[in-house]
Amino acid sequence: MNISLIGVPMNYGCDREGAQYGPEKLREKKIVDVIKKYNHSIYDFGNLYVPKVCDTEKYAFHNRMKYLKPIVEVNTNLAHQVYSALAAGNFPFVIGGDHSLGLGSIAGASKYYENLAVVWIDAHGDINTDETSPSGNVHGMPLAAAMGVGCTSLTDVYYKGVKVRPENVFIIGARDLDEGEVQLAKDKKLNLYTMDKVKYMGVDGILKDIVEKLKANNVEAVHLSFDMDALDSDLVPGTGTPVTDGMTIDEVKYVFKHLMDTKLVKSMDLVELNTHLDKNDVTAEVAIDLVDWTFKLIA
Ligand code: 6HN
Ligand code: MN
Ligand code: MN
Ligand code: MN
Repeated sequence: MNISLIGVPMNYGCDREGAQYGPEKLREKKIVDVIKKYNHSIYDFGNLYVPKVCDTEKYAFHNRMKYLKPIVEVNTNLAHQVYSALAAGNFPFVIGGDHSLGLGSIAGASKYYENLAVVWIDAHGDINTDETSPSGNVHGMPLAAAMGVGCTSLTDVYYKGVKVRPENVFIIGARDLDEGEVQLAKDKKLNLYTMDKVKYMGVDGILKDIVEKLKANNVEAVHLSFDMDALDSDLVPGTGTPVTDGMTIDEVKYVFKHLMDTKLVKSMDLVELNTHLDKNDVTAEVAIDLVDWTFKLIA
């Protein structure tokens, strides 16, 4: 497989120091060599340019969304990078950076694929809007925006309109949802596999369900978006919004394995590694281990 590695050194979406150094840390941990081990050709496109904006300016672009303008700019560029990678027959692997980059990666993938599904593995839903968000942090909004819900400045990134249909959205591992998110999940009948549901049905059970629905919906491609905080907070100190009672590494690997087996996964994000909060690089090492596993699975 030809892999396009795209770094997004951005922390505007989480408004927290440390998330912007994820790409640098993963390269220091030899992410390129790890992927190469499995005979992939990897093209490292380096990091996207992230404009400098002072924190005194965070609300200068919108009164309820922090750093809106640079977030939209970076995501527009990211979307085109992802689209171009797919058009060239490559697998875009996007490393963050905070999860607001999901806006750009989904926009790019959905421009290329007619009927895209998104699997979002996260302790959170990231389906807030500027009106429901308790924080004003855009990393809690990308998945709503991708479904066309929320402010047009976010829903219209790269191109106008809906990027992914709600029936093609699968959220796994959620255990910290805000009120508005719970409501939206109900209204849109999202495929929401909360941590409770994962425990109840088992990873095997939810995977069967998801694979069945991907088939029934005639899905053409899956964009996999993995937030490090899906893992239990004990395992990942180096992430900005850790939550207890999360997934184990083996559970995540199992999910990856069965998703890759469908051959539908055509692009992926790995986000929310925070190097300032990390302890002795344990979170970075977990991330690298998951990258190793992922590219062993991708033929
Ligand atoms: N993430 N729901 C909270 C908010 O501020 O909207 C947390 C979002 C976390 C986002 O982890 O990518
Ligand atoms: Mn997230
Ligand atoms: Mn999260
Ligand atoms: Mn608005």
